[in-house]
Amino acid sequence: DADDLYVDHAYDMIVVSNRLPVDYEEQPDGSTGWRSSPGGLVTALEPVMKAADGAWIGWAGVADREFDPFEHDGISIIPVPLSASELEEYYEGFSNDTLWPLYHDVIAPPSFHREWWDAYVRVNRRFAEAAARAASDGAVVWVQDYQLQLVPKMLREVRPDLVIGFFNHIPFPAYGIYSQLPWRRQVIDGLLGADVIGFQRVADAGNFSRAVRRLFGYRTHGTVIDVPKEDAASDDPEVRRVVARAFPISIDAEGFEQMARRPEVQARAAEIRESLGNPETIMLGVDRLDYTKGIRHRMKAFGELLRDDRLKVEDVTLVQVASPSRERVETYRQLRDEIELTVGRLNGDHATLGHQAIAYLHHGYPRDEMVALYLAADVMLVTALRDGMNLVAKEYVACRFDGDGVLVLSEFAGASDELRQAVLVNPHDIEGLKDAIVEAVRMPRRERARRMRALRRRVIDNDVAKWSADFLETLTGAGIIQAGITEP
Ligand code: GDG
Repeated sequence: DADDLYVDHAYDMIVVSNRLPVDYEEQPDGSTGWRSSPGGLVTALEPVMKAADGAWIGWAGVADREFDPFEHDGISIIPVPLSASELEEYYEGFSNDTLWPLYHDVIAPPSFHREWWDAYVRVNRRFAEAAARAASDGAVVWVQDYQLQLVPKMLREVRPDLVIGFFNHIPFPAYGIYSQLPWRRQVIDGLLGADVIGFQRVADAGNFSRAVRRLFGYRTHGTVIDVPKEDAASDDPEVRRVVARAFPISIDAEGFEQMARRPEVQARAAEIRESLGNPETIMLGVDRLDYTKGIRHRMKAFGELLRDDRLKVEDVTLVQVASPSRERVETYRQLRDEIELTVGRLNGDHATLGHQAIAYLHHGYPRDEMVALYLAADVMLVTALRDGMNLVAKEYVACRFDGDGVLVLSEFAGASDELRQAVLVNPHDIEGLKDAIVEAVRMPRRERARRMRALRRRVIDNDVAKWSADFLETLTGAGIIQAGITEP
């Protein structure tokens, strides 16, 4: 009975994200159930949540359905409903067609619609209310990502006792771009309701602090922003200290390595190589089909290398997994058409009966199949034009316990701040990208091993458990400081 499980003001630790870590599924035969969707965030937070009487608040993935709270794998799940029109306006609209392109440096033009903004405010309020109801006195609430930027302030207004954190998984753009947003003040005001605002890169945190200074004139020193207290008298110098700094997210490195070490996964990797005709070099791209990922730039570079005979189709195959994404947003439909046209042309121009140039897969795959692909790939191509972090780069490295494999990595992905021993590229520079691909294909064994050793050390020492521990430590430390118990 749901009433037995769910008690108001009962949870000491709450994660709020657009999507729950479980999906509601209806089978064609009418049966229904909940299935875990194990992302890195769940893996990282599961132990924390279980230890701390935790609850997860989010949307269950189906519109126009209300669900009672329930327990799943030791975590309390509190579903928030969304109507079909809210899904269109708050999620597909404002989140994915306004904020996403704006925060990724307007690679695609953002759409600004006042109705979308209204829905964004309404839905953010619903999430904030759900958190306010569930949180115990002085609880820690950790809000995730750009879909919920207004939640920190909405939550603080009704529950000033809470310790509130926010983590932005995508970039935060330079002020010249951010300032296009018609609701630029409201969004920053919403975020400043948090005690700690986390970003992927130091540069993102810097962009945010600059936007705060430009729009509000608040004082910032280092990673601390002095936010005047709203109830303070005008001559009262009292401020709330908000920390805005980088916490680069990571992966469950050990989990990936363990999967890569499984004999059946290695056998599958060998089978993949075999089925591609055992080419000398397999190159791999793994992305959600998104215009931020630089899939077209990658294909253009590869196509020119084949055209100019710097690579031969008999020797090199590119496997591109483009998992379906946001298919109801027009820009994404267009992108899919363009990419599939490019794949068709490239294979038409360069493939032989025995060797395709690009093996293009518009599917999602189970985790173990992805790991087998990572093991099968001699060269991993991550050529994002803009990317908060890019976990694929870290997953590739974590899987290569054999110490082999070359990572080609865009400097516009957050991961490039840490993974300095990758072959770093500017994907807009097609000539440079071509040279980098050739360098990766021809890299001597010793050089590959030297680089991979350094990359692996970085990812293993900085896994997602460390990421969440760092964030939560800073957050609970910040709560103590606000309460005046200690000084920083
Ligand atoms: C956002 C930010 C940031 C992909 N296809 C399949 C599949 N995947 C998995 C990958 C990886 C994840 O999805 C994608 O993560 P990324 O980090 O590469 O990119 P976004 O989805 O854009 O994520 C990004 C991230 O948030 C975390 O903060 O790094 O910058 O944009 O784990 O392996 N997994 C499976 N089948 C697939 O077909 N199983």
